[in-house]
Amino acid sequence: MEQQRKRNVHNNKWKRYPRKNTGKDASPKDPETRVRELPESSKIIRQNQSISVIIPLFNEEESLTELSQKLEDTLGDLGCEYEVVFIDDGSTDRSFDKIREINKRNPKFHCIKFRKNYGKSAALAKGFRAAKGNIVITMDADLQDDPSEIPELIKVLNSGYDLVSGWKKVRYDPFIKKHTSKFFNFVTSKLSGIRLHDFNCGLKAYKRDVIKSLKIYGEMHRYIPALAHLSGFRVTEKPVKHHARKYGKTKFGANRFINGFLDLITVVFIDRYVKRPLHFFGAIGLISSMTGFLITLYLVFLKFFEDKPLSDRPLFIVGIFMIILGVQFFSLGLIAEIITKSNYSEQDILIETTI
Ligand SMILES: Nc1nc2c(ncn2[C@@H]2O[C@H](COP(=O)(O)OP(=O)(O)OP(=O)(O)O)[C@@H](O)[C@H]2O)c(=O)[nH]1
Ligand SMILES: [Mg+2]
Repeated sequence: MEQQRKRNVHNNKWKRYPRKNTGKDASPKDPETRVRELPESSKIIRQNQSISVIIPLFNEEESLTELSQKLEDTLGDLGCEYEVVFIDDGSTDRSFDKIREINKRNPKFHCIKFRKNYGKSAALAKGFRAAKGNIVITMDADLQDDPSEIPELIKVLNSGYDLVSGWKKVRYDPFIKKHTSKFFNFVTSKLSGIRLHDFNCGLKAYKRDVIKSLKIYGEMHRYIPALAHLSGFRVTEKPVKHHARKYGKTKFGANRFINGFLDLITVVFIDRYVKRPLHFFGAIGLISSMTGFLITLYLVFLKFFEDKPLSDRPLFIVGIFMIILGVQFFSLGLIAEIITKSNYSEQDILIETTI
């Protein structure tokens, strides 16, 4: 019965009033009654808000049916328009067949299937591009994220944020992963300037503006909250339930730590210097050349005034080397500056509002 009621609710389009319990004095025309009669879940979503749930996945056949049922229940209860977009990133198991079955049962569930595996960031980027809703939820497909957290995330989002990131406060992960992840989160917080406990939780809620302006590639999905914060969006976090992996196995091995660290450097560099690379490379170049110049000047001074030969001074080689290195860095900065200038687009400037 309960399941059937939920199916009925989400098979209809946007509904503001509950169909049940509308007694005599529950007329929608009476504003006071209307406020009283709205079920808790209806107040979470504002009028004209719709939801897109983006789920990147790779070989998760066992989890998909259960996940879709949980999503149907949660999203149906919210009573707004929604879509769920699975991004099947070249799975080699029966994930796509499962999604086809789900789509037959409920056409609000879609799938974008890649020909081969491109990685989680690429999948998210395609999902963001496809998303039609003005609220976008991302989550993992392995049932470790709990769909029942979605309404609360949206509530926080609607209280004045552009991105709400889940925080797996109690984690069901192996010891090593838990602790290295703690370290990564600490370093990312320090470098990006936003204090979050868990940057890489799969479960997040975004306003549309955020996902349409983010450019993620490589393995940058780990740093989405940092990128959004550095782009001027309001970012916060909310503790969410986390479950141990029920089926299948983890897709990220030990190389996640090295790749993750390199991507962190990219994030920080992009934020500070991508529009002015000469300031970065030029500064290193100038410091290096100037130091080299002062060293050689000192040695030449000694040669002429104190008659000390240059030939047995290793410092002389260091000085010359630093001058050459400085020129190299400076040239690199100039080339980067030319590339930046030719790729510069005013569209990269994000406007919050105009009056
Ligand atoms: N699109 C895409 N998704 C992926 C890829 N690898 C993993 N995923 C998905 O990303 C989500 C998280 O991957 P997991 O392997 O569970 O990573 P994790 O949660 O950090 O690790 P565990 O806690 O060990 O499960 C799951 O939904 C995966 O299916 C990939 O290469 N491409
Ligand atoms: Mg997982």
